[in-house]
Amino acid sequence: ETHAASAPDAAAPAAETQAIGEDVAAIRDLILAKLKYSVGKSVTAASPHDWFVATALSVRDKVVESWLSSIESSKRTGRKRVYYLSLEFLIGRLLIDALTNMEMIDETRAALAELGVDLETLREVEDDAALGNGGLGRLAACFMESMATLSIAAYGYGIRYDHGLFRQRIKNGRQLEYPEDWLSFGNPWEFQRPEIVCPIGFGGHIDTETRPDGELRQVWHPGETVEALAYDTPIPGWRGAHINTLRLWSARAVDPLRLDQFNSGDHIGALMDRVRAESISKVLYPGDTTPAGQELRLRQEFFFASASLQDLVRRHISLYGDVRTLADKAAIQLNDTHPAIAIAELMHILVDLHDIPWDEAWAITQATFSYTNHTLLPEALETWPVPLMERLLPRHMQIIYLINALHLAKVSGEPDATGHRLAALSLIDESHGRRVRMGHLAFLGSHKVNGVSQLHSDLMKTTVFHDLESIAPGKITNKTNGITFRRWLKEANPALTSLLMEVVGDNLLDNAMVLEKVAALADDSSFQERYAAIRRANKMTLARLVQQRIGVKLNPDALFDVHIKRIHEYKRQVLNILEAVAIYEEIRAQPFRDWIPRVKIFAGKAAASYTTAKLIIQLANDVGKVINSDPALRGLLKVVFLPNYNVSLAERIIPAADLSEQISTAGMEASGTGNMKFALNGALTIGTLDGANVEIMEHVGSPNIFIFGLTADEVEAKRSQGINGQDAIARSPKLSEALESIASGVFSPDEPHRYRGLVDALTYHDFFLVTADFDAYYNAQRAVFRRWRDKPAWWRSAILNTAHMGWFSSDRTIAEYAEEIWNVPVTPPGRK
Ligand code: H53
Repeated sequence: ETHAASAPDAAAPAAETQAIGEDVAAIRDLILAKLKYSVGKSVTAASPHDWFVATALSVRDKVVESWLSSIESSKRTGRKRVYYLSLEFLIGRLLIDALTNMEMIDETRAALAELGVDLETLREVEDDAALGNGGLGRLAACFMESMATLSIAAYGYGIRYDHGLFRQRIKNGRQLEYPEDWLSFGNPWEFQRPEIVCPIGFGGHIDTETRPDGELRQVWHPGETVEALAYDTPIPGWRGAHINTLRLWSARAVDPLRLDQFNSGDHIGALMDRVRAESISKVLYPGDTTPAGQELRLRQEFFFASASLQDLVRRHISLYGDVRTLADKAAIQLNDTHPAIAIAELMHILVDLHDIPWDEAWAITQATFSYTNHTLLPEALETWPVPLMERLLPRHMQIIYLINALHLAKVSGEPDATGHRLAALSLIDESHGRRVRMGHLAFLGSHKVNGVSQLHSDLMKTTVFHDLESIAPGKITNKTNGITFRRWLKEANPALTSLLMEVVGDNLLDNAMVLEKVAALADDSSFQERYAAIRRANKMTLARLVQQRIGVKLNPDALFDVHIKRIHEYKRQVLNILEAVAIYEEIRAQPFRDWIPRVKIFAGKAAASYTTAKLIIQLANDVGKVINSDPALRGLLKVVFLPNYNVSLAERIIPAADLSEQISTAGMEASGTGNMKFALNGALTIGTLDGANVEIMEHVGSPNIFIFGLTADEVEAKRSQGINGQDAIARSPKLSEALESIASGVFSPDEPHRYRGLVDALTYHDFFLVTADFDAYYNAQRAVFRRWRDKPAWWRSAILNTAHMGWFSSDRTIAEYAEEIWNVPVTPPGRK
């Protein structure tokens, strides 16, 4: 309480907040009115879901009021708009988010309580909007929130998938995928815009016409047309000062059915065109192991890129009359290469539909677009077979060829223009059949290209974009990712947020850098106690959830060691499992030592077609099953795998984590954003010098993070010497024992050879260098234990992590994009 007084903003008059907040009785009456007239239920008949909808609609009213004035004001002031094109928006739930940002949460909770309804129950009935796979989609959601918070006039554009990321169930330790169905109970947040429909063409042929001025014009006659239908969701920024729009497109057939066919008795055949058209927005990430799956993915990309461009060009022309000023009034950010076809589409719109000369159109395009790269993994950099492009988008393929010809003509005169160099610079990869390199297209069509952490941006220049960077020095820039503190601190960890606000003042969510003030309390024992008590309460809550979901009882005083993210070999869940197995063997051999009770928590989804990742999930479950039921361990070690990881589960796990696992092979994780959420909430990181871990270390200080393992340079050097793991295994008795027990079936007695292949791969072909890093990881885990034993030292480090994470707010990231890439002004939020 002594610190509260020292913080200037903490003494903000309560009356001021009261004035912003809605009066409880008015909120209660509004909820009741929504329940009756919009949901059509009486108080006695209402289910929790009905109450959820009524509450959502009541806060939505407030959101809509500010929304309309935000739209008006952007029009009036003629502000430049930002368009964020992303195939993924991993939003999660919106009720608590909207209530928080509209500053109505306490009043609404009280209003519901008067009605005998618990807001926490309503929170849980909302389905996650899971329109994304992982980090890239969640980043887009954080960015939408920060753009609104900074009063940037922005639109998110994406696809309104009927079915988001699959639901994961674990049966006998194995992942099973089930369709996700978030819209089955309706979606109270969205507004259908039946008047906003864009025709999207595919296939067909091209005619050449002579324009009145004698120039030639290419006219594309698509063979097939589907319609893109707009659905808008308002995205409130912090304190509700500005509200942006997330516009998601849904695919619809031009004709609902073939009536003649239907009447002639072919009821199913009459619907075929409709099914084909609507399949475009059916599911997030359709399996792309078949040619049909690949084609559908390309159709999705063009569908949403084209609809978004038609929409924003139409808006621009209706406001400013002339498409040639587009770049002054619009900045389009490409979130990865998924929307990169938009570059060819804008050229098509400018050149073919608006008769703009090619060079001028290209200048407008480059000035309008910018591109964010999120991975260096070659298999994740999109390329499309030329024959597929030619068939599906013949005019766009023609445009791409022309872009390429002009680009190569420019460089072919240079002295170092060898065949090798031209091949590397070309938009067409000819190494295995002709394919269009979408990363190259995005690079050429943009004025700025950014990576998502300093290390990643540096590596872009020396690896995938090495040649392109040499002809456009300075085009690559870094924008280290960030996270929104409204969701990942306040909504996920309200108790910690209150404690921090006592210290730094209640402008914490306006300006995250004020968190630095907390550092002064890192050694204050009474502050440490309060900080630790909040963690313990969060761990109790998580332990209850784990018990409910998988029936395993956790000790809240154990060290919660958490590894949650997509399952991928480069993220090295296997390294973590190996350490669990090694420690398991040790505890059994030396039960008398003073072991630290520890819980290893895993969660994450594997791509449905990624066999090895699915096997890793099974391994985690198999290892957990044996360890958790071994009486000799006396609960000293538990290994749990929580099914169906999603945004909402992350919001529960992260505030309860003591240790954050960020152990990717260095050079492979572009940034990571989970790492930031954990450190902000006070978990200590055990991690490699990869992605944003490097910058987290720089901010929190190396004594407060456990860094181990090969660096990106060392990984490269090591791989060039060979990736056989035998030497590393021979040198490490713990590792060889752990591998041996896994390979011999200790954890899979029903099928002893289940993991033989996995262990063989680590032994002879260890591309991700698990074996090379094992001892370093094992030792870092022991350093974690030593810190954990020294409680004041542990809490000091935890508090310093929280204190120094302000820089990782997505408000900072977005302010950098605004200034250095988009050239739009920002208005920081603040108490009114
Ligand atoms: O994007 C995150 C990064 C993370 C990276 C991730 C990502 C995807 O989620 C999907 C595709 C892709 O190429 C990259 O793996 O490191 O933090 C946001 O930038």
